[in-house]
Amino acid sequence: PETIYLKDYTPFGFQVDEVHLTFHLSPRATRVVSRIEFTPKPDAVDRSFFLHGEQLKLIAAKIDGQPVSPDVTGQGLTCDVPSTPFVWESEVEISPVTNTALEGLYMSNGMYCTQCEAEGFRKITFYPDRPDVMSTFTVRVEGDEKVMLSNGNPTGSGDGWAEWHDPWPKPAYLFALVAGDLINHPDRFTTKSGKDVELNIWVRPGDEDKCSFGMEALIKSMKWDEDVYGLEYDLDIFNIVAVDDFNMGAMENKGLNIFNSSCVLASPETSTDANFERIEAIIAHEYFHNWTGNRITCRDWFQLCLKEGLTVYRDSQFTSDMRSASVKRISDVIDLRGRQFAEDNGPLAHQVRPESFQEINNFYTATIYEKGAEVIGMLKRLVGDDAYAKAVALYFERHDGQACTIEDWLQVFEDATGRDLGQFSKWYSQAGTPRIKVTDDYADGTYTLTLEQSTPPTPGQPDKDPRVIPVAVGLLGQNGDEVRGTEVLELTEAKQSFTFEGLPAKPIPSVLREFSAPVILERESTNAERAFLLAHDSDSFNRWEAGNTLAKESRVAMVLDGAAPDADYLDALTKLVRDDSLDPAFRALVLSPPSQSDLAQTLFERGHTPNPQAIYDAAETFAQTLAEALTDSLPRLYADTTVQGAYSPDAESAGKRDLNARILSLLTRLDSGEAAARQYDAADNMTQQNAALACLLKAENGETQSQAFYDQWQGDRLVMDKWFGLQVACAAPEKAASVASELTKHALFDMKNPNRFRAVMGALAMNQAGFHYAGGAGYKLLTDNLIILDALNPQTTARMCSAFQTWKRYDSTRQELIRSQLERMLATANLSRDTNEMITRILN
Ligand code: DPP
Ligand code: ZN
Repeated sequence: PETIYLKDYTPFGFQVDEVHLTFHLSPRATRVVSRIEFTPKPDAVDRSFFLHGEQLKLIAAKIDGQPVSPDVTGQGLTCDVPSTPFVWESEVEISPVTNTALEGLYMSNGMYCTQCEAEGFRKITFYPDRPDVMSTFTVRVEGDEKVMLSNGNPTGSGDGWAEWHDPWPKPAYLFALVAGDLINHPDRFTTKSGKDVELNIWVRPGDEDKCSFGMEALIKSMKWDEDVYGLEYDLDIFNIVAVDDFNMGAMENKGLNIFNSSCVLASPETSTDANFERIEAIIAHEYFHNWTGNRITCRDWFQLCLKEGLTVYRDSQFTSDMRSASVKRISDVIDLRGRQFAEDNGPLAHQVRPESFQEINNFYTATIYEKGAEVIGMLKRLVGDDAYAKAVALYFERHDGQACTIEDWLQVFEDATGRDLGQFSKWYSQAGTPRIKVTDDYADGTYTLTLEQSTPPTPGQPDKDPRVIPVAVGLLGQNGDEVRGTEVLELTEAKQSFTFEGLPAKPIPSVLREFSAPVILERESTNAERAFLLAHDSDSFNRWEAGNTLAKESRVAMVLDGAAPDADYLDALTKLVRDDSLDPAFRALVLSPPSQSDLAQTLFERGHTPNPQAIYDAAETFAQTLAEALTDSLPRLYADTTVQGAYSPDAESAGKRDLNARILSLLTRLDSGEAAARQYDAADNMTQQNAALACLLKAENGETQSQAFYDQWQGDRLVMDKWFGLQVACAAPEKAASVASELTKHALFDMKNPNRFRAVMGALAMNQAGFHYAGGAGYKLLTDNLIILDALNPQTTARMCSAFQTWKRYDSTRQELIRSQLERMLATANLSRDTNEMITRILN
């Protein structure tokens, strides 16, 4: 397969002035007629007229009305064209109903829909399918569907047709079309300048009662972007459509966002608190793309983080404002460590702005998205809030309507602040997670913190330069009072010391407050000091972090030395759980154990070979010991944290229910599921029903409830995804693979639906001890299924290969078992480019 390099970028030799598309819809033979106005660029370096096109049957092509015969290959076509402006016309035929890859135009439950990012438009018609080619689109849809939508504003409709015009120039990846038997949930929004916008969420009949939460989230997002970034919506209408079969979470097509139904449909009976929060965040994310992504887009796909990192950063700001900022920060760091650190410290490590790829779909990663957002958070921390606002305003003023690069982004910060961001740009060009070693010293009233940074090698990048790293630090006195408030130290050298004068005694440092940089901190400390910070730190992130480190160290000792759970930590934990003065959501986070994958990584970095079963056993022992230590308190705690009354998804109630669920899981260890069974029977919302079922399945005492759940929800696709996933997630290590295997034989298991496939196979990969259970049944089962899926849907297959990315952490037996599965996959005939690239990278 061909590798594409950033350094080879050349602009397209033609300007696209206007695009007219007509669709004659038909499941097996949709005709797409295009009429595109091209103007050769006078200064073009490359004058060749190449249009991307894949899996298209060319019916006819014309230039200025005269038939032409272009050279067509599997990738596109070339044609001789005039050196003056000309009109290109083509007619192609495509088959949406057989499109199981879910890229381009496809069908989901009888409804037509599209997914064009990154390179799906070339499966719809011949076009320069690259993000730096921007044009206005006029679209006519003909068919007998009740509702026919495209981007922009509606300009007319009648029996069997609808027309749309999008006045904002856009790249083809933002094109969208939806047609089907849909019902809308309507609302309106008046922008700050008084523009009246029609809002709709379009769903299949039967789902109309699951739209109101998403609509509220949309309205809140529109308002927030006006208030915080001054950005206003720019069309007469904003449509969201829910689709069941979708590779990703959602897509920000101009004026016509298409959502995986799991990321927009919500009701108390069918959605958990976590679903509600995620839906709110994703609706905001896609809406925010209207400016960061659509109005200002990416010059090429290497710049993907330009829109994704910034938009994730913006949606995290939004969630912090709507909910609890500290809870959001802690949750984001847990997620970052779980997904991005795993990626950054393994064979798939890549730069926030990669310099080469084979298949761009493989780079919609935690590094581009979440680390991309962290980089923006660091930039804001370094320049300050006012300068950030100034630079971002300059970005919109200077680049509206353009396809940009990371250099453009950094330039507005340099221009707005006068700061040189040369060293900062290494965050984009160097892969890997920096380690910061912290040592300290105190003498004669002066406290010295010494920070030493290094970044381990990553594929293709053996050596790394020091980066500029904002390290937020506060100092506490022995009594727990803060003697120095938070200060941001700028670490720029490989090793650097910072002094704090005039301190009467040696302080206790609170380093990397708010997780001010995506790094791994290495600092010798004691459990006593950690317990002190857990009790006193005024920075809630570091407070949680102290508890998290205690939990980790205790487990490391349990795994390596067969130690008992750390008594001081248990003691601190039992106090914290009962401390009603603390936010329940925070208590829930303190109670949530470090992930087993995280522990495996920690052990690996310290030179040990992690044993997934031992890690699992330590987690079980710890939870059992904690439950027993809390025996007397659990029933009261459970009762006190049970949210009464009508369900509301607000952050406060959700935090309380989260704590309640964690207490129920401890209680289940003592009462063998009595309370959980009662909760299951009484539950009138999915959060409590789901939590109870999880506890019962984990206790291997949930068959009745699992059957009842199935009977109640078998007609609801999204709830059934939970049913499939929970059984695998809650299975004991020795059973996980066989439970998953049985579920793949279930009548409702559907390889072609990414949500269902992920529910089972994703849950297997996440069940660490189950996936890595001795013998390798988990590896084989996942590989069997990935091989089948690859022929249907390369994109989802390739993404799920990352389950194997941590394989080199493990013992040689497991490594050999995994290697043989990866090699088997690689040897599969006609393996997709997507999967081939992933496996090759993982093996190297
Ligand atoms: N651009 C989408 C998103 O991140 C993914 N295709 O929102
Ligand atoms: Zn995005």
